[in-house]
Amino acid sequence: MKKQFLDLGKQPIANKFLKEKISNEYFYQLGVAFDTDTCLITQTEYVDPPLMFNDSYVYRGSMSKTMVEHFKNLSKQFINKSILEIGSNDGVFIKNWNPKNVVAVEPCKNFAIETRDLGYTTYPNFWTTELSNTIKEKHGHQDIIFSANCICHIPDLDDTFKAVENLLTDNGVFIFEDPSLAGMINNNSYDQIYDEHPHIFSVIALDNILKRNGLEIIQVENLTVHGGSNRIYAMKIGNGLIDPSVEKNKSYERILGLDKFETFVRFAEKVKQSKEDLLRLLTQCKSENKKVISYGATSKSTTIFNYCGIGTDLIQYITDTTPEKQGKLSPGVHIPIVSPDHAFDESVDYAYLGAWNFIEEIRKKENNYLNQGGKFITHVPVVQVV
Ligand code: DWN
Repeated sequence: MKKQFLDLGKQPIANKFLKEKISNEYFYQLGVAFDTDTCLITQTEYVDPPLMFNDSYVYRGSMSKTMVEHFKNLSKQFINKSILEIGSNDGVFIKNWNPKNVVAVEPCKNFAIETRDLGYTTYPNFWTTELSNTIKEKHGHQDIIFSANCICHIPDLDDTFKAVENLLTDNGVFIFEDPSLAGMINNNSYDQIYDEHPHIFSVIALDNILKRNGLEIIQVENLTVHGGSNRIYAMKIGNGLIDPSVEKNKSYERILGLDKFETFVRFAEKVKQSKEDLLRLLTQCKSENKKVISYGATSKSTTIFNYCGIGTDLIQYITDTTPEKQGKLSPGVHIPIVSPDHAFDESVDYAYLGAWNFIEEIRKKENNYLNQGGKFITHVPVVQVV
């Protein structure tokens, strides 16, 4: 049973950047709930996936050096293996592989075409049991099924895991990584919740849901990317040795209270406080005539700006390196997005970090800005100037 603990208000499609203001922009009510059966943190209602993932999806994994390096390093572990990737995006992971060893699945057709053109077999479909049957017929069972920042995007987890179980060899491993619930609670990063993230995973919840679909977690790696993620290794039940990292992570999560509804009621209070603090800081900057912009037109900042009611009165514009986002307006609050090449300079007093998860990469890159007295604002883990 889903018990709601947080209401993040009316939200637009997080990655639907607009060419111009439109009167019929799509909004949905973003409610967040604790599932008492599995301990899953999940949305009260899900947005229909084709509204988010279609032929004009704009998020490119390869826009950050950190992620390009991250996937390059991971690929080195699997030399000479074959792999199936669920949600291959612009190919940021598979580009490290020989195309003959890869089967990719990517429902955003603009990216599916891009990776196909590079020679990778790419199915332009959503991941379902039906698709896994088609792939099984054409390519046989798979030894490694990989997915990064994708499984938490899929509303129907039971079908997702059944489809994986259906396609894995008996000794096959399903490896997937997504932002962790522990990371979100520790960082107070409620902006991890938006239409594309219908769930935020704890190891406890994942193991419950995997098990009812014939899979179990055999190992967990804690990653620093995206504000704290977990890489989960799962196999068919009974086919692998269970590493101590599984129980270690679960007991840490129990210490954080991730298996209890009350924990999230307290989290919701902190979210409200964070909103008040951010609005107070931005309003103060405005009253002092400071120039405030935002750095990184992220899905996360769509949640923040729409929940807090932050528009061009408080943030003049957003800089982003993604060509497909530049020249557009941010979803819901319609802040203009521009290239940092011309708009991130010494005239900026404060830059709110929409991409706070890349703070180290950004700090290095923007050394000059910082040395000239420019400052960043973040809400993670508390609202502050850094
Ligand atoms: O799961 C998801 C994650 C992995 O990526 C998706 N649902 C969508 C997306 O979420 P996001 O938009 O919150 O992701 P990022 O990775 O935090 O986005 C960073 C954005 O900032 C990109 O548009 C690129 C931009 N950027 C920039 O302008 N300058 C990034 C860096 C590092 C920079 O220096």
